[in-house]
Amino acid sequence: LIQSERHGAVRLLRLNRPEALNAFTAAMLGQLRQALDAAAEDGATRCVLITGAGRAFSAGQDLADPHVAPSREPGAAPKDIGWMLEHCYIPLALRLRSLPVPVVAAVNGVAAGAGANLALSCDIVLAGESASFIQAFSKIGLIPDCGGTWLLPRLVGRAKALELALLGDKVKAVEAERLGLISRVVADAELQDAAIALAQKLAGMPTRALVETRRALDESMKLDYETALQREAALQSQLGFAHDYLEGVAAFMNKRQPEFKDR
Ligand code: LHQ
Repeated sequence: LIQSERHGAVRLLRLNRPEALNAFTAAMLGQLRQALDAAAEDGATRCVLITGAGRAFSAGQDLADPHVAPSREPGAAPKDIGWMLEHCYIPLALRLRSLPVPVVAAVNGVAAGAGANLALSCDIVLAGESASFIQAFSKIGLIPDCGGTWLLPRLVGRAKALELALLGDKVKAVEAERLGLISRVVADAELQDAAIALAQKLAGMPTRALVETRRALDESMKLDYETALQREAALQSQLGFAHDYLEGVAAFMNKRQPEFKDR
């Protein structure tokens, strides 16, 4: 359900249930989490890239999965669909946002519901021009999950966040870029190469500093200005003792390419 390919220091993870537009089952979410764990533990992986097989990135939760599909039996007890969030989506989202390497999403087609919000949780989001993003939840009587309520207002502001979440309409890739929901749109035919090139560029950069940058940005949302300044100073102080800072400055001074290795 998850295909893993190595491209140098980049680990490419492909959501691989194309016959169901890569809709998530509990088993698939478990495999994705295991693949992220493996990438985190593998010191040779310096960037993760997530994309979808076939014509979609992911249609979100598989609505036919027995964990969430409402029972048709008369009198059957209603299911607690929160189980999927507690056991599958929350651990996955937390793993993704705390990965010790940067994560790129290459959105190759429709990304709906939890599929959209999983993509938007990645550090840099590229999309092919035929890709689209749908906050499909309201159409089936739910609220945005997989981080949607947190991510959307931060990415696009409250007004657009509410419009996207309430209407659940399809947002095309170009519009998603204009809104600031994603970073960049590329031609469909160039998506895979562009995403691997971007991931390889990130893989050659000082990984630890990139990951601390993600963490500092996320944490800054709950800090006041002065506390954020203090937090920057504390983190900078730690990074200043690390190999990559010494290497980066030495390479700059000697007009050579740096070789970063902290992770
Ligand atoms: C699907 C799905 C799908 C199963 C397409 N499931 N089969 C968390 C926890 C607990 C509960 C619930 O949810 C969540 C989080 C969520 O993610 S909720 C949101 C779930 N996702 C959706 O509501 C999206 C539903 N899908 C769609 O709106 C459309 O399929 C999109 C816009 C994604 C694609 O449209 P089309 O390109 O027109 O393709 P299609 O609709 O014809 O789909 C192709 C096939 O894939 C089709 O099967 P079939 O056997 O007829 O070829 C669909 O039934 C199947 N499929 N999404 N989520």
